[in-house]
Amino acid sequence: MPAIVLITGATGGFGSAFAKRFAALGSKLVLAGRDMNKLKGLAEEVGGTSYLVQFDVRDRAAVEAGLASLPPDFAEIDLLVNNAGLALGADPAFKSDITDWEVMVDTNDKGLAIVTGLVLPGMVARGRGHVINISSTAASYPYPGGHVYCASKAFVTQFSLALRADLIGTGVRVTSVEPGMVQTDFSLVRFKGDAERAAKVYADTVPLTADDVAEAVTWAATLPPHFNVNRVEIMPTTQGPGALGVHRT
Ligand code: NDP
Ligand code: 8X3
Repeated sequence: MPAIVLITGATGGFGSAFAKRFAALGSKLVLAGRDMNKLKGLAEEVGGTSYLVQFDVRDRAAVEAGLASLPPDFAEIDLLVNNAGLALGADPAFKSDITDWEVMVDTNDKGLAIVTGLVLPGMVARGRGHVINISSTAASYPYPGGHVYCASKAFVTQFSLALRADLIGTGVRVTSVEPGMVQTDFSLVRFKGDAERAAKVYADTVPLTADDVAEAVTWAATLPPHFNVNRVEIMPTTQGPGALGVHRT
């Protein structure tokens, strides 16, 4: 069981589920998010011992300040769960808002790399630690309207594997967790508050839950130190890869 767990995007669907699971296991939590009120509400709901840090993962100075503010009994992070992320839009690439592309790359890739880069040296110095990156099936299976989101998650998976290459012999583990369809606010965010469109994503099917993803994350995190899960890909039973697109005249 990791003693100290830092979760980014803790206020969202996955992040809150991870917080509950790790609190139940007895881990101390560093809950990171953009909204301090939501973080406080989560900490009360979760119980256990937590420290709250407010930062936007895209803002390197804010992440540095947040991590520097950790009291000594929360500073030695054993597990970093890089979870903060989002998709924006699902229109074809040639009709998309390039600002949405910037936000996705800045959050899912730049932000994830910043947090990792700041936490990793301490783990290496201590000779132990684990980074779990929340990627997606979108990293491996592109779909229409996925373009930059799919590519941003391919970065997460490949970054995770490349970190493994650098970390051999350090005692630090890295895992890429790659879920398919999971019902959270993800689609509401993607469709910019259009609740009807978001609900259609999950209609008449059985998606995974955030707690299902937490099952995969806690499994990888609680294995013995010699055991590294490189990648975990999970989907609902009701989902599978689609056919390649063909244009017919
Ligand atoms: P939610 O929208 O419920 O949660 C996303 C979380 O990320 C929120 O806490 C949000 O905070 C936070 N966040 C977004 N941008 C930033 C930022 N710039 N800085 C800090 N925090 C930020 O979605 P999920 O819980 O479903 O998504 C969590 C992760 O899982 C994402 O990386 C997503 O891409 C990935 N994923 C989701 C799947 C799904 O089907 N749901 C499947 C596969 C992967 P705030 O409330 O402040 O916006
Ligand atoms: C979220 C899953 O299929 O909407 O990463 O891209 S999907």
